[in-house]
Amino acid sequence: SSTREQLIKLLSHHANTFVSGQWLSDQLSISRTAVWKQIKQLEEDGYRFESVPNKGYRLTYIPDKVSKNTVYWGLKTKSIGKKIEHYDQIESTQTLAIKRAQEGCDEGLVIIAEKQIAGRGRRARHWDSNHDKGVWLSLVLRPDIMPIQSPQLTLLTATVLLDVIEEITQLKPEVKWPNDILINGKKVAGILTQAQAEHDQVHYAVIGIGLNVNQEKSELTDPIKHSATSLQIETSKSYSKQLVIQTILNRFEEVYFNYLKDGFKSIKTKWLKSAYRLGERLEYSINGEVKSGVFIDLSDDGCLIIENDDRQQEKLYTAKIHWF
Ligand code: BTX
Repeated sequence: SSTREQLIKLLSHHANTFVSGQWLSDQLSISRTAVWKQIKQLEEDGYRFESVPNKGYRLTYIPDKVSKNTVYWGLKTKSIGKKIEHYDQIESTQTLAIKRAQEGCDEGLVIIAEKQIAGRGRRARHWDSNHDKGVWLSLVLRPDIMPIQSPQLTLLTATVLLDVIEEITQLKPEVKWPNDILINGKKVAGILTQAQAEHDQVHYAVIGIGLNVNQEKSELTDPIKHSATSLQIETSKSYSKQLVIQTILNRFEEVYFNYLKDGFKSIKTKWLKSAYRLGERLEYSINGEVKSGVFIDLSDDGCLIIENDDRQQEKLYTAKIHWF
């Protein structure tokens, strides 16, 4: 692990006593000046120390503030989040990530913001994120897949969020096709995938994740007051956003690498296990005609498969579904 990690570890293991700069420099095999520089860096990231001449340092506070460095610390990934940009405030992490992707950034770049002034959902819908109570991030991928497969990335991300939410809260969320994560029927997270492709090649895919974490019920405002929820609302606990972000990135990389190696099959199985209203009757409209049928499966290109009243299967792309 990095010098920084080792330093934090040493300091947190000795939080009741002072440790000298000399002792730290011996333990870490770096100079005393280097120790001092690391401590300064930690202070900038919100760590606090008591320091007494001739005695040394004592760690008094570890921040929950999200910063590049606090997210790097604890990240187990090889490529996802290897480079992070973090902003207190930004228009939209998605817009910036797309810009970075077009400029040619490497796979794995993650843009994180505390607040988004112009967070967005699909089809120019608004995403409520002009406050620091949620995780708002976008990540850049350069997958070697066919353009027709890119909707799979949304479904893949959904399974990652299902796992992460379950791991953190012990609740069992559901996924509502194609891109909403629900807890008790209310939307806790949304996913926005935007890909750029040509012929048979995906140049980049940017995955935007919005997860409501620490909002209280009273903080949800119109128009999402009755349709949205947060981890805090569902469990009456607040969560370290830093930890939530690390858990998402660690899990994402694991699932994504598996997907590139072994394909979509296990994701599909997993997705179907938590699918909202699978096996139930839905109404949908295609070209203005209202039909109904049973939601029976998911296709490999990410469509809903419906068995209609004539016992025929229909694949729904962006048809409007009336979920009731
Ligand atoms: P969507 O188009 O499926 O959902 C948008 C709809 O969800 C809105 O019309 C509104 O009804 C509801 N909604 C808005 N804000 C929230 C919220 N905070 N919680 C629950 N429901 C809400 C979903 O689009 C995809 C959202 C992706 C958001 C991420 S955040 C990081 C990245 N940057 C960015 O600008 N977008 C993505």
